[in-house]
Amino acid sequence: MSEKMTYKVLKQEGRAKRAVMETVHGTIQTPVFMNVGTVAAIKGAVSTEDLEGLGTQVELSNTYHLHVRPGDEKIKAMGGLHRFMSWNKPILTDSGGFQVFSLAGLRKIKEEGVTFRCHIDGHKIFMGPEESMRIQSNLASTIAMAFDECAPAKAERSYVQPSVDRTTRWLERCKKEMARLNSLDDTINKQQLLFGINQGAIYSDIRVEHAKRITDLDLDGYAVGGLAVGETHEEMYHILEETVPYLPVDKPTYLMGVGTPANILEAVERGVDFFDCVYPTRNGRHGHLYTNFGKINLFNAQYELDMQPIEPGCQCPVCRRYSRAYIRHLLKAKEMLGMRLCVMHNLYFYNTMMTEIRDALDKGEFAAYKKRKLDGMQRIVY
Ligand code: PRF
Ligand code: ZN
Repeated sequence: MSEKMTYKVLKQEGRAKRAVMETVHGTIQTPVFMNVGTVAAIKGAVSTEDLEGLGTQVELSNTYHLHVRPGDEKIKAMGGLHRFMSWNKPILTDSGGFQVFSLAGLRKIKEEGVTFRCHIDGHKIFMGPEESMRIQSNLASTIAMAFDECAPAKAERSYVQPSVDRTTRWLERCKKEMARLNSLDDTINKQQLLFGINQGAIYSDIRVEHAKRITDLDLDGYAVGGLAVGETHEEMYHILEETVPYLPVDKPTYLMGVGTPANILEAVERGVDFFDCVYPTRNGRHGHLYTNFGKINLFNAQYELDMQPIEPGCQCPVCRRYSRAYIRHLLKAKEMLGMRLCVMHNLYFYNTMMTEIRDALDKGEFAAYKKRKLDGMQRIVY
């Protein structure tokens, strides 16, 4: 284990793990939900000051987006992403791999990397493992992600196997480049961590083989990528059951881009302890709100005169003060404040669920908690 961080498993219940990670930017209690701020901003006009009040532990930003605008070199010149966005807790940056595949138009994948067109002005960009590491080093995030290819869930084996092999070779290059960057004098965060990413679509044997190969590279943590991209929930849970046992228990285990509260509970049970997802922010912007009795849509007419908070008993800054009727009015009037309040409640809901998960694991009561939470969220009482 490197000195750049420590990761200690405090408790296990079945495969579920409760851990604490110390980084140069502070402590992360896991299981944790990282709040997604793709362009160094949580969509919905939520500030870093707001995040502090919502229990956010880790902010997540994207290499590709920040490279395109404002530019990673500029962010470096301003002292790195932490200073730029005024967030002094851990930041994880995704490598650009996934965004290139999901956003960019025409693209060409070669051994060296990927050439694609910028989603803003269409100019040609090349990104490979070294470029991704250099950009993330300039951003100076706490955790950098490896540059990978996320194959579509329905991809044929004959496509997936060579893609995964290339992702492994890319990972070796990422590791080498990160070590070099961390040794340079003018690198802002010389303790930057690197997580590898497991791929293999829905083919368990490819997943397991890949998990073993990347575990041999002794990275700071491991992610399972390539899930929640069109396969069924059952297929996703099955892949986690088959794959996570081959990733080191004594390192962080991150399931990328997942998911609903139920997905998170199922994945925690299968050994995952880092998550991120756009659901709480995206749904919040559309007036879809998470509560312990299910998801509600504030646009529904039944809330027009409803003076209750979004969720009675919720301790979030929004529910302490505002009513469903008022927030519904703001949303209908397209006032920015409406979206902002909804996103804040949703992030608080996710972060609070993670706190409850940690507490349950501490007490050895995760299984009972999970059942209670899932049953509760089926209720939908209006
Ligand atoms: N790779 C990377 N980022 C990701 C994914 C992936 O496979 C996913 C898949 N759900 C989300 N974000 N680098
Ligand atoms: Zn609330």
